[in-house]
Amino acid sequence: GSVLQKAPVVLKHSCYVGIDAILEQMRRKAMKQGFELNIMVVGQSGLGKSTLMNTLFKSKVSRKSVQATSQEKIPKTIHIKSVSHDIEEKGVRMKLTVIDTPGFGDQINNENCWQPIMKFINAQYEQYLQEEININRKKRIPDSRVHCCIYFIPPTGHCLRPLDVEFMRRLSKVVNIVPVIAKADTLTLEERDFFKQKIREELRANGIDVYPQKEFDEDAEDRMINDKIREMIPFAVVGSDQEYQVNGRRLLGRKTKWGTIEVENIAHCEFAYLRDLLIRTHMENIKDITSSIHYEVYRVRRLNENNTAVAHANGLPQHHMTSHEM
Ligand SMILES: Nc1nc2c(ncn2[C@@H]2O[C@H](COP(=O)(O)OP(=O)(O)OP(=O)(O)O)[C@@H](O)[C@H]2O)c(=O)[nH]1
Ligand SMILES: [Mg+2]
Repeated sequence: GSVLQKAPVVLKHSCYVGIDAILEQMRRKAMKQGFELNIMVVGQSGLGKSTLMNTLFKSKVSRKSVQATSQEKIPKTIHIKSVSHDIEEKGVRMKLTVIDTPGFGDQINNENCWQPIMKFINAQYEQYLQEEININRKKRIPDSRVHCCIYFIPPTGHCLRPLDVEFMRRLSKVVNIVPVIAKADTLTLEERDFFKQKIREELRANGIDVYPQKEFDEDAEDRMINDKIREMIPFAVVGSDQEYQVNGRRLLGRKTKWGTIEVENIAHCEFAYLRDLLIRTHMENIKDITSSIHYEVYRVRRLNENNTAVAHANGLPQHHMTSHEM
């Protein structure tokens, strides 16, 4: 009983209860669990998706955990393939997974080229759903859901192609999309600015809502920060997995006859902005939107479907859409 008697006395001495200690508790829990982020790269063949994946892993955030550079040329991607690396910085662990996909656009008819991508994304939602509705639920459900999809736009300098519009329109309904201009080293500064603006206009005109979506800004501060990002999208990126010696420092870059493009240098291209958005500033938000919006849409649809199926089995009318057809 003595403990109970003493407690109020402590409170009387100072009004400090120590609620702020919860931050330390949360920090410790988060440190223990670590963080996970799954990023997918999508776009036409040859735009540098596999290269950018390697760039992400070799760039500053993760340099520690990566093994020696392979000097081999990156082959054309044939299958959807995930690569994960554990990254650690100042005691914080993170598992970064990049899902590389084969480029499309090689076929004469590219009408349904978004299907395998959509199927993969939905399959990850389905896997998560099955774990969630399992009676013996795991304490932590492994999360293979695609948190963010980097869409590669070819650096034509003109406008979006119908294929890009169609692809992004469909994808943006099921996943966070961050569009990038691929191989931005092929555009002059004026071309780049013009193209970026043009793409923003076309996204708006076609009702394609890319990340960070305006409707999910939570307050004025969010709005201010995200408006800045929305003004910069699409990021004009350059990728490389080769390191070069520039002014005595080893840098990821592309060496040409007229100089070396440093991919992590913001004076050269916008790769660093993309990386910071994904990993440094918006990771939690990207994951939140995945689970509270995109996954939720999938979950509700699937559970409704099940109910309809049960109703049908009982002789009641049903509607005919299944998630895999969407
Ligand atoms: N100029 C330039 N070339 C690049 C860039 N990124 C990649 N490349 C080159 O483009 C070619 C294709 O790169 P990949 O990374 O294999 O392209 P991909 O999108 O994975 O192609 P698929 O696997 O067929 O879909 C390679 O020769 C790369 O070195 C870039 O930012 N600028
Ligand atoms: Mg590839």
